[in-house]
Amino acid sequence: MLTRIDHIGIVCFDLDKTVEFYSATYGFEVTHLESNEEEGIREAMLKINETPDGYASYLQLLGSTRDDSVVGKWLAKNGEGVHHIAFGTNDVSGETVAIRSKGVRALYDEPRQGSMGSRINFLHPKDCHGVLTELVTAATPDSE
Ligand code: V0V
Ligand code: CO
Repeated sequence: MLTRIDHIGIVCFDLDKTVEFYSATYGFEVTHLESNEEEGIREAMLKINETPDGYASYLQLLGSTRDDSVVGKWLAKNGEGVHHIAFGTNDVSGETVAIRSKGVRALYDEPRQGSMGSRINFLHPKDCHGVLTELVTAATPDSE
């Protein structure tokens, strides 16, 4: 079961300036900073609200650490803006199998390491009406 919006992924040219915008304009605070070399990203997680399933919803601000990363290529082609949405589940593997059986392509055979110790997979945007969709199992309730 998918039980929350885990995060909205927003790609930006300058991570620090974008964090400053979300903080100064809306008052959202960074609750986690991380680099993920496998994905070629540097990211900031800003917690928006806690969710009834015991976890939380975040904005995920994403900067690129190299031009040939997914985010780097997307920035070059599209500029900055909303990149993906992520749904939370307590069973990313099971959800991936179930959604795949409905004819939606998952990008990875096995879940990969995501933000804050989570396990993640992605669904192809062409099978999701133009929305790159991520599935997330968080490490522990509300982990940071
Ligand atoms: C590409 N397309 C998108 C899209 N990216 N449509 C909607 N949203 C997006 N984000 C469309 C694009 O417009 C093309 O459509 C088509 O898909 C092929 O695009 P492409 O530019 O040739 O790109 P590809 O095929 O090289 O890569 C697209 C995929 C790639 C989805 C395969 O982005 C990917 O592997 N994503 C998963 C990893 C990822 O997103 N990492 C960054 C976040 P037309 O022009 O053909 O019609 S990492 C993260 O969120 C973490 C770690 C976390 O949350 O913990
Ligand atoms: Co994400």
